[in-house]
Amino acid sequence: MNLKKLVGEAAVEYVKDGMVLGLGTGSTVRYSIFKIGKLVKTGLKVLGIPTSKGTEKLAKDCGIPLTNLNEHPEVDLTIDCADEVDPNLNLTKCMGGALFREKIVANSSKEMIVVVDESKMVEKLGTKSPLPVEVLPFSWKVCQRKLRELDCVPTLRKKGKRAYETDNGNYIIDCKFEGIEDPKNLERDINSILGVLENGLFLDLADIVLVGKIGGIEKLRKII
Ligand code: A5P
Repeated sequence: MNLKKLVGEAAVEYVKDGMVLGLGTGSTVRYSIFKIGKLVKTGLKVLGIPTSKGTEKLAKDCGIPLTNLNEHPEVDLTIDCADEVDPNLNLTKCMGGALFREKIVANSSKEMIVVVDESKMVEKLGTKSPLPVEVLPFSWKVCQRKLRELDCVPTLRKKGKRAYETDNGNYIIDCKFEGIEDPKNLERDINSILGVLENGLFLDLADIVLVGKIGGIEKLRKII
């Protein structure tokens, strides 16, 4: 059973005519995008805001009309995936490298639905996946040194022999923690380092998480 397809498609039930949609990046949300594209062909009227160049191309290929945050600063619904989800529905994201755009779009959304398979559920963030941090290439080593002081192992992400570049032309430093005890404080500490653009902690952003399991879909809601 393809769990990514199962939840990716299920999230599209929340899409309504006339919505401005944040379109996430990753192998799970691509199934949502395929399905939205099919509905657009049969008359659904939505506008998509892609969170990466890859998603922009996919959405265009699927025939989804696109806009951007400057034209539509208020997004109705964002569908995206995640690398880890904790019991409070906090997330780590961005092993795909699109974190800065994904985070701005999620922050601008009235509602965010996250689609994951059950392998992404964790008791504590930072236990399965490193935390990606987007930094300015100009001073990446300074950022790496400061990140090391936060009790992690920070490694520059590479593509072949060169540094991996984000859609914004920046670098990613992947920070391996032995579990993140206090995500809120860590987010503040990381973002106060000069040269850091953003980090992959998505806290208090997900409203609903759809978890694909062998037996079906589990729906988790944020407790307010
Ligand atoms: C993209 O930058 C990431 O945030 C992805 O959303 C995340 O890595 C999860 O993607 P998959 O659904 O491909 O596992």
